[in-house]
Amino acid sequence: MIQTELCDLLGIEYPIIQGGMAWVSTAELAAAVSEAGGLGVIGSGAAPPDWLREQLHKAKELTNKPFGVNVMLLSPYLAEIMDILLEEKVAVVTTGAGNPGKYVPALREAGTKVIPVVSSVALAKRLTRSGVDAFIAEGMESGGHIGVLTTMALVPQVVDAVDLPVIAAGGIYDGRGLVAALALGAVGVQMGTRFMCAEECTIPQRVKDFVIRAKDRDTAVSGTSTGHPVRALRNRLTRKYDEMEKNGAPPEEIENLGVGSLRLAMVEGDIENGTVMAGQVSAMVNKVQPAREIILDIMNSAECVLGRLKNQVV
Ligand code: TUI
Repeated sequence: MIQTELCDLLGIEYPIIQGGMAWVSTAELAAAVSEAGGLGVIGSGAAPPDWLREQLHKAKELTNKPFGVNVMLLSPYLAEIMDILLEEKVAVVTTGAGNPGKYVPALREAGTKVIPVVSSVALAKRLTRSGVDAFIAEGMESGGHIGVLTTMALVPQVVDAVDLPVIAAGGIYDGRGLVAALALGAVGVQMGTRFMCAEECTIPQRVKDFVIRAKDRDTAVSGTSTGHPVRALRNRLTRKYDEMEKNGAPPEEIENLGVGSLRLAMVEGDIENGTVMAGQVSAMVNKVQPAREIILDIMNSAECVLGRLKNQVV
């Protein structure tokens, strides 16, 4: 049985957080993960406030267990999203794509645990005094908006730099990844890509099949010149990005290419012209499974890995 500080902090059974992916992590997925003993997280992305309110109500109908909401700090609706989270008293808020410092006191006041996603030591250090509860250190193996450090390099550096629990994210798929994260000093993992292929995930089957077909080198990082690099599965759109960046197109023009493209992929199922944000572990995802099966597989395989490691100590 693997139980860590993260389980006590969040009141969950297993040290696994499901990534709050925009247009992917709906109430159905989050509730299924929480029901299975992990922490389910609704991804609010750039969705309008009414959508979030409806999702929160749906999740509360589906589970009595704690769940979280990811706030994408570049959302055009950020102020309204924060108001809803304070009103609805969400158990956990994770944040991405920015510095959540000024929102931390009000969230904590509402009894919400705040766990920013960081891709650098500098941001983690800056946030230590703002009262956050833990950090998610996310390496560039992840899908979506990424930093430049790998999980292997970033996690131990954040662990050494802060006095709070650190959760590892990026490039984690199974028990090997969980045990590796614990070895780096993390108290648990956040996983996104594998949960895209959870049965309860509402994205079109065509997108799940695209993730399942992906091989080791099938993700690409686009938009580096805009300051918002994004990892996604290679397709017609990422090739267009490559071409524009090679030709030195202005950053605004490149940025415009991405507007609405995540929704196009994850809701409309357009896997050629949309942005299919997914991480490097896409290559390891080979089937659709219920969220509970994913979580139990991770925990069982982690126990096997630990047993194997113990046998190697003489
Ligand atoms: O946020 C994510 N992943 C995301 S957000 C997203 S929606 C989006 N799409 C296009 C462009 C931008 C966003 C899709 N995937 N992961 C967490 C994460 N946060 N990764 C990196 C960061 C990050 C980056 C810079 C956090 C803070 C930061 O700088 C803040 C500062 O002030 O230093």
